[in-house]
Amino acid sequence: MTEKFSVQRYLRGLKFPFCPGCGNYTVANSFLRGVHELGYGDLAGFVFCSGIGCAAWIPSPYFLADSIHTPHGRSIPVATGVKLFRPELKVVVFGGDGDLAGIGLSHLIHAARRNVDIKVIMVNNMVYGMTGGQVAPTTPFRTVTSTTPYKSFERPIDAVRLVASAGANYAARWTTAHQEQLKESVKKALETPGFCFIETVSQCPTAFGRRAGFKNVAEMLRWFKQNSIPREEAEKMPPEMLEGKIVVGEFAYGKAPTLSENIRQMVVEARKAYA
Ligand SMILES: Cc1ncc(C[n+]2csc(CCOP(=O)(O)OP(=O)(O)O)c2C)c(N)n1
Ligand code: SF4
Ligand SMILES: [Mg+2]
Repeated sequence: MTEKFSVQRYLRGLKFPFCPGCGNYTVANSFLRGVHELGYGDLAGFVFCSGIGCAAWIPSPYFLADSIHTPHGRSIPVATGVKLFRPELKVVVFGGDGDLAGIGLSHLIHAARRNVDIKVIMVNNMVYGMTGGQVAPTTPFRTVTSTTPYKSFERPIDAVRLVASAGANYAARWTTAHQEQLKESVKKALETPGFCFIETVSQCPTAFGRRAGFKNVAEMLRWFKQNSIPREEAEKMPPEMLEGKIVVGEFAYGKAPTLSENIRQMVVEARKAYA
């Protein structure tokens, strides 16, 4: 789209509920920039689904679009239903790491395995932000959170690799310090048929940062930048050197048939076989 980007064009004009400096602003902005650069001009052809949590408030009711809030963790099954019944719509899920990689993890894996034609944007702030910064499956090893005052003792899940190995057509990870790459990934996900997943490691200064020992948002963003390693480089490094690092880049890019295409094909074959 040649017209200059204005975020207001895609918003209802309501005030987002996020804390100052929250990474959710960056994720919303990068997503809408990507939409704009693809030439959409509005969100009329989109439906947004989200569960519960801070990140789940990114689209609804702030985006000027149709959107659905589901119970915590259940946005992907609802999005799957929307897509199967209205295949002409772009169906996009926004959610937190707790929503999508905690309580909703099995839905994430199975949607990737089925290659459902939905786009999932997971904001990984490394805790359950909205409920007070409890440890999450994504919390880095040995981090102080509100429920691990002596540091966390479990290893975090690698959601993007899990989704890539389950069969997603597109999977990428960036941080909020990689706004340009994030926007480009949004464009790629919107243009790639099938299940597309983008994880964004994001700052939550209120519920994560201050307990984990960060003085301010700038320090968190610096940490993201300094700790990020491109996937291609990471693949040549021994696992012990990757401890505590954020591996960024694209992890899957395929063209496998989508769930809807497989269903249609099966119907054609069944009609022929049983006619
Ligand atoms: C079934 C159910 N269990 C627990 C909750 C409480 N709850 C609300 S949001 C949330 C976690 C939010 O964490 P995340 O999904 O990472 O989003 P964030 O707030 O960090 O963006 C939890 C546990 C709930 N609403 N419903
Ligand atoms: S608690 Fe954290 S994730 Fe939630 S709005 Fe505040 S800074 Fe953002
Ligand atoms: Mg979270």
